[in-house]
Amino acid sequence: MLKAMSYYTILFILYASLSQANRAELSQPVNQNQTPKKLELLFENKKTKPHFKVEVLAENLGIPWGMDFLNERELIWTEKQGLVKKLDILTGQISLIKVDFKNLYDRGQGGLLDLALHPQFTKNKKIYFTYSFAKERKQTTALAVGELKENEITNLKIIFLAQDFYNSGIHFGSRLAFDKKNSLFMTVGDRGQKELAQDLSSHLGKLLRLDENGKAFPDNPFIKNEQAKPEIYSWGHRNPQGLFIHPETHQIYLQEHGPKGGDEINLIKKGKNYGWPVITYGKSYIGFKIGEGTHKKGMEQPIKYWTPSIAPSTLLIYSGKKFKKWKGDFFSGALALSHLNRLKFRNKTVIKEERLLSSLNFRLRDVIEDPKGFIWISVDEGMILKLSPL
Ligand SMILES: [Ca+2]
Repeated sequence: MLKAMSYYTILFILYASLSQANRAELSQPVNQNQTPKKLELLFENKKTKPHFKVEVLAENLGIPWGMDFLNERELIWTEKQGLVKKLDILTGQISLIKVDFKNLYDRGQGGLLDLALHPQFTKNKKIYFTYSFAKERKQTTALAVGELKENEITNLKIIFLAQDFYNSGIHFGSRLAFDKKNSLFMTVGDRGQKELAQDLSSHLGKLLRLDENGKAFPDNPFIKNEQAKPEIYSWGHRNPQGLFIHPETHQIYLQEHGPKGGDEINLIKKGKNYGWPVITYGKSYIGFKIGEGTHKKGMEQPIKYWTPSIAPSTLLIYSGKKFKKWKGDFFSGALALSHLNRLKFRNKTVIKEERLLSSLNFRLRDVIEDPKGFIWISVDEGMILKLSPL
């Protein structure tokens, strides 16, 4: 083990010094096309024999928050400060995409958050974005849509604003995912107003389901309840930053940050209450008990929880062909206990948990799979990494 660690440490130091040199070279603001130097790291995962490698495909970025593939060749992503960029993976060229997010609030956990391509993106070029929106010293989570034309987002408009606004830099959510019916799921955190996660008249602490124009989806569970917001699909969430719809089963998985302990993965059922802050496996940051315990009638249990917290930022269920042993496994990016978390489930029970890439000590922000089955990871340290089997 010690031998593996030192080999690993050397690789990392080598990488870090290369990276430092590169940073100096590319210190000008990213407002022009640039080609990052391709760095490569061999990864020592098993004790002696590495079975995958990690390459750095982009660096000197801001915080790359959400990623997607425009096609087999181009990766697009958001950066928290309000930038959108794309990478041509054949040439390594990064292009800045011109866009202006009105009233963007880039502070604390706020900023430009996730993006999602419309299911008919190849025809209509529509891309959806979530971001923290500020008005009169209060903020909320906004959903905007625009069209990608060359290197510009045109016709950008806000189509949904979560209610209500609060002055708080925390718990904006937000992840986006489309299902097969063209409905758009969007997570919104509780903004630190935890009791509102149990209040159906607020969008905070909820999973929302919208149509492509940002309106409540017609068969949403509370559409006929006048006391409830019609956009709500499930409730009782704290700060959900992972959302994944399984491509074969179409089941919806939502992952949320707990307080101190109690991060959760939930299998979402329409209209159900996931308990926050009445039930939780976590405690307050200063150690006090929150709510009534871990179980309550009428409230759903997570399929997985982490205590202590790993601070999971994103969720992927792997379905590709490149890593055959990982098919069906859950991958979460961990911010606090910086690693790539891998879970193997059998009958909704975790039978194996593995913590990969922890020696890199990066805060993992987004994890996606490309059309060929390679895994792409963005990290708060301003890089995009690609995992390939060896
Ligand atoms: Ca819960």
